Amino acid sequence: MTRLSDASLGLLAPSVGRPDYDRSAVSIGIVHLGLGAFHRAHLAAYVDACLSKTPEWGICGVSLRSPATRDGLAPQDGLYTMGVQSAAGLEPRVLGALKDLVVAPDDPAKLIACLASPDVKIVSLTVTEKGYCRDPATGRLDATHPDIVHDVACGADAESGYPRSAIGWLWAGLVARRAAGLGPFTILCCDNLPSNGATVRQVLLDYAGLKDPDLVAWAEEALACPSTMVDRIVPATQDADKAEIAKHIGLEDAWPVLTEPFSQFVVEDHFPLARPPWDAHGVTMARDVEPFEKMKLRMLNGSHSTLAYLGQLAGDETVADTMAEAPFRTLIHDLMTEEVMPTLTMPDGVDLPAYRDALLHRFSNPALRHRTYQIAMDGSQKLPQRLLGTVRDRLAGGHSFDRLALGVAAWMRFATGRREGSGEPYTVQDPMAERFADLAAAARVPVGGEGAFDAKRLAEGFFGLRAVFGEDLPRDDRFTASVVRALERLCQDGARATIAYYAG
Ligand code: CS2
Repeated sequence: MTRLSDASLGLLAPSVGRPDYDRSAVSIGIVHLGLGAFHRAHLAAYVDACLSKTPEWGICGVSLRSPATRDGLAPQDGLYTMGVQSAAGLEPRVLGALKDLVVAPDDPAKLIACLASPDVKIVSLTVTEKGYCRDPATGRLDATHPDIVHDVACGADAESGYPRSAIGWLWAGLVARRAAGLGPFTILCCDNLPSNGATVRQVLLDYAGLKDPDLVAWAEEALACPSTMVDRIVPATQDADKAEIAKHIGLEDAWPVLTEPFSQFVVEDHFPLARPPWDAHGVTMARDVEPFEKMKLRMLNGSHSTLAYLGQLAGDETVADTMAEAPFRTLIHDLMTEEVMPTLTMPDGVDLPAYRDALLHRFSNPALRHRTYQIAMDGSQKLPQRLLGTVRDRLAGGHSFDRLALGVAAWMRFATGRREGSGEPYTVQDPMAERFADLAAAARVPVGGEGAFDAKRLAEGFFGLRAVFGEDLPRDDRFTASVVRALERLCQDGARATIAYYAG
């Protein structure tokens, strides 16, 4: 089968959407760090839509570590298929916004040159929560992170070495531009962090303080880091998806993405150099993004994590599998309605019950195989903004939060790395996974097999993770008691019975 590329675009099945612009006229205005599936179905799609009128906004896509995406996309000239999946079937569209591809460790000098190009006005990022090397509880730079220690010690050249972290690269690019007399690019964080613009700005300023203290005042003045709310469910692509896409488009595509019909992008309109005309293409440009971010992190991502941990414990492979079970649906509906929605203050025109119902519908999309295991990754980096901020607001108001506490307890039980019943081990993917394994070992009980834990001891061990829970929550008896109650039930009765109890 012929491979997708510029040369083979004319062979695409007639119904397949494709670039409506001359790709040879596209130049690079955006450098994007983190070329995962989410970026390719979200920001890259919004950029693609602008290129016929404003071809100066093409993207140079950068992988900070793995060459896999470049190796998949380079033979395709950066083209790939975005397949939109709904109950009605699969709708494929070929996107052409990725004009160049760089793997940072393979071509560091090219990356510096790209970041320092006068044509580049925006550097966007999807490097996941842990990619910011921050302390999740405080949002400040983790100066002890091995990549940060490395980056602070190296320069950004062949002799002294190049950065490893996204933060190190951003700073190297900013400094190179300053030396060339260019203004800083705008930094567009597209990750699910609280106040994501302010967060990346603070982390960069902390880094500058370690690396180039003389430049901190300049950076404080010069950095533009608009906040964003990004939303689209984009599961990791599976091999079977590639075969399905090939059937639809009539060409081989080694690196497609599959996603849902829904997509939302709310962006704080603060771009000192320039930005694409996104507002003409479905992006909401706003003065204040924070209420939208908070709504999305607490409603969507908070529910997602709760479903992922409970789903993993109950043996449900996908989010849609969990939603096919009435007790899961009731639990998540009530978690949002009773415990999350009262903590949100939204601008006029935002209908929270309708937002909740749309989420329940999206989670139930049977065509989208979004694995609970994928969402369960990196819980230590996700829990604070997804569940714990809501818990703090509920505590401050003296209100109940038992379903949120069940989500936290399910994370702890999942993080033991041992299945319910059989005690069979599985891999927990998290920067703190080694700590979790120690805590689980310390809370194992002698009878009942490898999967039997003393719930109180397990919870107490996890409460000691200050980077997750901060100083305040472990000291609040209302919080600890509610989590311990939920964890006791999970450990004694198993996930399914516990969900039925909480949904009852
Ligand atoms: C998910 C998100 O993997 C996860 O943690 O909760 O990637 C989620 O699908 C997106 O934020 C949806 O916009």
